[in-house]
Amino acid sequence: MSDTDSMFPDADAFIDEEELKKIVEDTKQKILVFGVGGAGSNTISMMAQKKDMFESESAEVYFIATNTDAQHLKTINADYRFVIGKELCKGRGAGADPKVGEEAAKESSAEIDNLVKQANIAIIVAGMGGGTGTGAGPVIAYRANMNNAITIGIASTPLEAEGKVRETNADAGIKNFLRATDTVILFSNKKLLEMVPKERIDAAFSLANSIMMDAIIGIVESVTKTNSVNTEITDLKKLISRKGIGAFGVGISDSPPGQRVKEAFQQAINNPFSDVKIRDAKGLLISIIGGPDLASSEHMEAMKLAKDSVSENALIIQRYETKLEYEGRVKIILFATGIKSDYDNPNNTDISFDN
Ligand SMILES: Nc1nc2c(ncn2[C@@H]2O[C@H](COP(=O)(O)OP(=O)(O)OP(=O)(O)O)[C@@H](O)[C@H]2O)c(=O)[nH]1
Ligand SMILES: [Mg+2]
Repeated sequence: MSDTDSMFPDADAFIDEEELKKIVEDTKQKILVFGVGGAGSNTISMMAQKKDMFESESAEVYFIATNTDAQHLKTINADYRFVIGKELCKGRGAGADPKVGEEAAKESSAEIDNLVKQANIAIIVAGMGGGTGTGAGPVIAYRANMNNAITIGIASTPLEAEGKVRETNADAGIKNFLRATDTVILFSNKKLLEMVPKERIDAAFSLANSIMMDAIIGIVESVTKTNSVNTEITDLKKLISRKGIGAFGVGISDSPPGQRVKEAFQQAINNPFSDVKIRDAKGLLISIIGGPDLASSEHMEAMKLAKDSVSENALIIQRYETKLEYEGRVKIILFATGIKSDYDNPNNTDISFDN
């Protein structure tokens, strides 16, 4: 009898390497990021190209692009792309009619269910105002939520110049989205354009997509990155169970220590890319990204600024990340949840999510 045998008499009861690996695989969180319609697919396409960023021991991230418009889908990078409502739309888009987008998603509900039932977290990105994103986005969110995924919607709102009809359709779409998700984060294209008035519209949209991408990365990494201070999935659950509207703001500063955290924070809190106020939030995730030179006193400073900006009862979660390329700079991303708004009157919606 060897020493090992005497120490571990019941060796068979132990897990072998293979089994252990499988258990670890099975406990991995699966995050599905859906891009729905033109704007949504464009946004996730950018992220899918940087998929390596999301490699993690604790989670797997998949990018899924869906559209009624097959031509547009061909231009998109994703792990999986599929045309919804093939019968109804024949791959030609939803013609800016949200009802058509909704019916298209319902036609493809079996395919959608096959995907969402694998998700622990589903993030659904869509531009509000057209047909596909506005109509199909909430239906996909609903199916994810029904399949027990934590469901977050990210919705852009249209420009004034796009007209009243798009605005009204977008409003209805956001309300439907709210009913189907735990949180809907708003991104106002109009507000972005006010910040960069000289940009051409396509350049502004592409900037919008990269900012929305930042927000999504912030949320995804709060789950996938195992850092010294790590917000886990339970924290994320707590945050988004605040329900209602979410918003985010990003601030960056390369001023000297002593100034930079304050500057980045002020930018982030004062410029949420939507018309709601982060100060009204019931939950706040603050991500502080800096180089190795960022002192712990600066982390504390950021945390104090966060505490002083929202109500006493708000849940605040912090995340730090050190990146070499952030030497001399600090970036703060605020993800705020549970903000009351005119959108969250559930009586104002008329959608029936089931077929
Ligand atoms: N942020 C962002 N917004 C966009 C982009 N393209 C369009 N939008 C906005 O999103 C709204 C919806 O547009 P699309 O996503 O192209 O529409 P769709 O969902 O494909 O709908 P249909 O084409 O009618 O089927 C528009 O009214 C614009 O306000 C984009 O690339 N980025
Ligand atoms: Mg389209």
